[in-house]
Amino acid sequence: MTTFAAVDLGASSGRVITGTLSGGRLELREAARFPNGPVEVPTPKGQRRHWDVLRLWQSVSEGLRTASHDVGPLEAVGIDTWAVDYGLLDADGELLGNPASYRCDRTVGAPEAFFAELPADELYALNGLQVQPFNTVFQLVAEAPERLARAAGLLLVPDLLGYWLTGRRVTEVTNASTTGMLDPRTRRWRPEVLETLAQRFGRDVSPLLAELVEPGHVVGPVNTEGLGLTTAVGAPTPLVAVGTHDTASAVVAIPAERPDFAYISCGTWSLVGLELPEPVLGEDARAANLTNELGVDGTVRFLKNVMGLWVFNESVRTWRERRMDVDVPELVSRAAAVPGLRTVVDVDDAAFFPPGDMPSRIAEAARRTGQPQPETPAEFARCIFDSLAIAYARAIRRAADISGREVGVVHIVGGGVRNQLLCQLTADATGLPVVAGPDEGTALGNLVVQARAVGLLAGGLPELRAVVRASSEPRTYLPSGDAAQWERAAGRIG
Ligand code: LRH
Repeated sequence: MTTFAAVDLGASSGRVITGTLSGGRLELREAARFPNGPVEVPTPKGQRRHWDVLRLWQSVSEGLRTASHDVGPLEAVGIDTWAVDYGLLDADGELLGNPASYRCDRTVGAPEAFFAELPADELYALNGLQVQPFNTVFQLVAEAPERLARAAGLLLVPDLLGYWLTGRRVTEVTNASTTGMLDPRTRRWRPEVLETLAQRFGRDVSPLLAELVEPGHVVGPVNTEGLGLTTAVGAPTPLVAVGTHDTASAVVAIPAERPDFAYISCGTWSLVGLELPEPVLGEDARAANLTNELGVDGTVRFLKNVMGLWVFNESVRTWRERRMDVDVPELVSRAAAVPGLRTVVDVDDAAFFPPGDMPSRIAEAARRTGQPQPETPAEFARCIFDSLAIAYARAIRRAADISGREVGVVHIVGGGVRNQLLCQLTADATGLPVVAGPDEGTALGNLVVQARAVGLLAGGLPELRAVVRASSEPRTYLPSGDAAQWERAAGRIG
């Protein structure tokens, strides 16, 4: 029996999960769970949102200590987090302030400022990335010039934590592909993008960037003082650069048995798309705001960011702030009893991006589109789930049409798997069978890549996925209901 530890950090919580490999399956155990979330601070330029990365670091190291205490030797550690955000380091390797959160509105207007120098269509032909104001390249445009002038290094969040664990700096490519500075064909930095930044800042940014590595690269031994992690033979436990972008790790854990699958990595965001051998960089992909992020083993994740359960989670937060007693599983079952497709909204509307009172924003969208306004939490929840299912069906259809692929099954992984209503609605809206599970997809994808990197698993993605299948019990949902009704409802969104 051999055990690995996955550090999986999301926008609202972080976990350290151990996976014990025996008989071709992984047994998962949660060693630590801790809260995460952007911290708001006022500044003369407005409200700013930062990550408390030092607290995260402390929770990660304590979690790893607990993990090794609970399960014994660890053969490897891997870290994945949300994408795009970074820390800047000074010449002594010290962190220059808390990383900004991708939900900080400092990037308002940043894409437009960048496009004045490198137009959006030219940029897409270089980086294949959907335009999101929070892409790292636009965050750099919004960065304070004095801070950037002092910077000697830039590390994305998982690489920053990895640097603190090992003293080694790398940039893992799946996450680097969300920066907007990488070419998805060559999996290398794209000079034209870096030059555009350099012209803006009056300095070359490439010396800030650490060596690019593919998932599976062994970064080095974990040598944090006092942590004392060791393998079964007493060697220091290595850190493996897994698919450090959480979505890349989640896609590794799609338990697909046939090649014609689409996936939804369903959590705070819903990442909806296809796994392809090559990027798709044409004008129709750009117009559909589809993105080409990099996957494990040379793959491309051709997908769309759908706003996801964020809209629902923020609604729950709003109701609780109003002292309403909300139990999520009960709310989901009450939503299942509400008549469907009464009101649907465009969940990807920018109005739903910032934190805040989602029910009011939904009511406003309903008013604008001449639909009944939901009133009870169950009606709002049903509206959100119907609307998400419509967004998923659209994204899958567009990604399939534009890449010329057939889709025969939709896999859902991540926390959304536990929402049986959403899984069924996704089957109904897409007209395709939905295979839901594992809910711990990201941790499993992280663990199997570590296990292979240290020689305890072998093969390509199909072999890694066979381990995932053996380690989980996905559930299938078959499409039901009237497909034409979904078409009509989607038409109401425009
Ligand atoms: C999901 C995710 C997504 C990114 C977003 C910033 O956690 O990594 O893939 O686009 O966070």
